[in-house]
Amino acid sequence: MGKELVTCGLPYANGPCHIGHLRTYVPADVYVRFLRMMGRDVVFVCGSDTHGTPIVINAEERGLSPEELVDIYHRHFQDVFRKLRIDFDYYGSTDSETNHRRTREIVKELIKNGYVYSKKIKLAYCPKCERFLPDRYVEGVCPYCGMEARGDECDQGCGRHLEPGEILEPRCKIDGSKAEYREQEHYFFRLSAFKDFLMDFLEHLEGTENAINYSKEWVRKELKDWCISRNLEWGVKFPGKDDMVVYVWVDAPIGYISFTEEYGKIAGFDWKEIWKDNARITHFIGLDIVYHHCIFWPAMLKGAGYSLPSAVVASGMVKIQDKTFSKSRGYVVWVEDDYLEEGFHPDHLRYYLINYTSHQKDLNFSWKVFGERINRELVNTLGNFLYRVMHFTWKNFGEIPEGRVSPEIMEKVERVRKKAVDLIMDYEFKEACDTIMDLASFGNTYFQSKKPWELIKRDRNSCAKVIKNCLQIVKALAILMYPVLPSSMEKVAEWIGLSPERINLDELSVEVEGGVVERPTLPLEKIDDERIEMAEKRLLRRIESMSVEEESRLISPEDFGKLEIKIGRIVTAERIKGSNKLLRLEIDVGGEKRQIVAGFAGKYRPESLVGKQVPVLLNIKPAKLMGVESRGMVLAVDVDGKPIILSPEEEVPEGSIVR
Ligand code: B3M
Ligand code: ZN
Repeated sequence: MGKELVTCGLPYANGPCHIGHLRTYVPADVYVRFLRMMGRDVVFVCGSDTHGTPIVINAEERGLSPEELVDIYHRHFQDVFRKLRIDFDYYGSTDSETNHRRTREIVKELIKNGYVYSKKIKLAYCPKCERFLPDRYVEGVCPYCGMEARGDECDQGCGRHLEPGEILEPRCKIDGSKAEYREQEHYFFRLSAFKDFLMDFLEHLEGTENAINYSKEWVRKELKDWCISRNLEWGVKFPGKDDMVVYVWVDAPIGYISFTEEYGKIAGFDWKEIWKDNARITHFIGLDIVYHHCIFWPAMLKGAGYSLPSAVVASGMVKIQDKTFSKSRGYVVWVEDDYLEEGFHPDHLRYYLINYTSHQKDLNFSWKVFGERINRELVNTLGNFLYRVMHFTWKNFGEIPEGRVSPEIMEKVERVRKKAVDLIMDYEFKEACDTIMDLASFGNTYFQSKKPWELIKRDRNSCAKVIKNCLQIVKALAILMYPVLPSSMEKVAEWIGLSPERINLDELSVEVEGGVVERPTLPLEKIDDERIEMAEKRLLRRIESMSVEEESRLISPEDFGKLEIKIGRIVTAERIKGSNKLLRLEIDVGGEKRQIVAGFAGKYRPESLVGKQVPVLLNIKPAKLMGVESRGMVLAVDVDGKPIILSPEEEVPEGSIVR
């Protein structure tokens, strides 16, 4: 087998590393270490995602250039990964010269192959700033659910991805002024042309079920062409268009190719071996970017004639103390400040991330559970066994005894190896780790039942046999747990005379060799309860201080009293020309008729609404939608972006007050 590639989703160089990131990187690193222990030739790359509007806006707000901002976090991530022993062969940047070149080349190839077309679309334009407003530069109202939204996604409402030009009532994020829609020519990737290809591709794609099943569902439903050009300075220039860059989700995954190329130059191989010759390519990602990796990315690769991913492995999301991860609400654990700086051991976090739950499920991080799991499982079971055997050996023999290991022990280790490897190949990292931990429990029971501390007094030879068997289990654990606990297990391996090159699976069938040993140190140390409590308190304080901020968003009864909501009866309902969502309604709100525009057309036929009683917010500022004045707002339920009308339980006089 030739070279193969493993990649991890690229973190945006836009803020510090948190535990959520590690959910993908630690298992990927464990997987790569296993593959290497099996003798496979793996290239492991990742890098900073440096483009996109959030980075430009964040830099602007902090008075930095995008380069400066990206540089800070690029170094930060590299540093954190190094400390956690997430050992990428290469950690690149999507702003590298190679990536600019490769991206433009791929886009040109897509253009040449007829997969890119241009279309005039209406885009938000700020007359004050005199420029078009891409993605996060514009804020407004979601056309699907009516909630406040950003230009590229309805982040507070229905969560939909919004294409340029979709957002209603656009405002400029920088100066708050009302934006207007202006026509401009943009470029689209013809994703819709890849339906058959993708159906077939997904049939053969390996990886976790979550990724593959969601993707099949999406491809079956509909594939929308993607607008792949943006009006920005920061990014990879769109070929032939100096005033535009490509959408960040084009040049970000192309980073995988560029990093392979850049690393190949250093390590002496040709990137084409991987990206043109169908080498095995495995992407580790978070569940939230499955669409990009299983649909958009393979279509792009296919369209430009590159090798396709063999497997996509998606991790579930991370929760903090049972709550949805949220930086703004304080539900976050920063890897540097909250973990490493506080002196916690990198291997402990690695173990927790692997062993908390199966890779596809959501992982909950709680300091208490963290402390318990480390102390009860890792230290008491694994650490205890290793230390007992090592210490006993040193104290009573001063060396690893000569003689053979019993065949039953060799067979036991062989069974564990086989099972663990099968599980790792199925991306069942937790189960694999549990299987190995069972070997530690077995070791403890074996040691306990053989009572070597008694045996040594009466029969030194038999005791040496028992200890030799135990040391074989120590060796097996050092090797098999090495991918999860690299720095701790390297030390154990060294203690039994195993150099780093010999930490591989073939060594499992080699009997531990004799030799002098030193006094061992504790391979895994307990975490004090107080330190866990302190860490938890710090987190709770943060959550609290954030919720004080949140409270400022609460409204008083007086605020609520300002809302004038009354029941009205719909007397007229008709479609608005040129819109398939909006209806023009006339509503009798008791002595007054109001014209209101509502986004009901996707769900209701206009005729069916006439005669219905509905709650209406009367004192909202008038607005114009598709040129029709709207004075008021009909309150309705939003279910996945579809409106459901509310009506009073029984008929009430028009104009009745809702409170
Ligand atoms: N930078 C981060 C994310 O959305 C994004 C990943 C890019 S992978 C090519 O999770
Ligand atoms: Zn929405």
